[in-house]
Amino acid sequence: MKDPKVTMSKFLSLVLRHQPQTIGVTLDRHGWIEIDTLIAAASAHGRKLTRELLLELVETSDKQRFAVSDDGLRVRANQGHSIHGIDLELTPQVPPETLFHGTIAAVLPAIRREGLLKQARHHVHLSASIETAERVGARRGKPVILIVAARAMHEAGIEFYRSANGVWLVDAVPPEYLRENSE
Ligand code: HQG
Repeated sequence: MKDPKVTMSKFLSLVLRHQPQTIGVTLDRHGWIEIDTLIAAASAHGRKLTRELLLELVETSDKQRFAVSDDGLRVRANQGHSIHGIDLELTPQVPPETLFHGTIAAVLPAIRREGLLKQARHHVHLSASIETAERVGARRGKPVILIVAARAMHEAGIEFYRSANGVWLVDAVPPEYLRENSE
């Protein structure tokens, strides 16, 4: 049986990152929505979401996917959006020497050619640890790890951001900054 909390967390990811319109709501330009508005709209669409459950999901999300505003009134996703025009107001940060990206062998030819591209999301997502990158890649198949020369990119003027849940974000990674783990 599916865990109802996992189902609700996926529903929140859908609404807060990709398709708020599925329950007839909009996010503000920084990605926030009033918790009361979200709960009412979810319930009008047959989703039994309470404030208590929402706060529990924010608190226990394995990847800290969501954040509640300081005044406790609003919620948003920390990263992973595909909706255009959302500005999370992240400030550029100096990345570590290397970061990692987990993917699968099937897309390597394209990545070798054009580098890492953000696809549907707002950024390319990079991990600080190989273990996390392996988990990200394993969502699609046997993971392949790419090593990103993050500090060198930074020194070349490419800006890096870090989401509230510790994911490193960058616009793109040109192929010359990528190394395959097996090399
Ligand atoms: C690949 C999950 C062809 C890229 C995870 C990846 C992560 C290319 C896919 C977060 C390419 C994009 C992000 C190119 C990149 N040609 N394929 N030039 N450049 N790709 O899901 O990094 O559960 O948008 O390797 O745990 O897999 O949502 O990115 O396979 O943290 O919170 O295109 O999503 O977190 O896929 O995952 P995604 P991702 P959540």
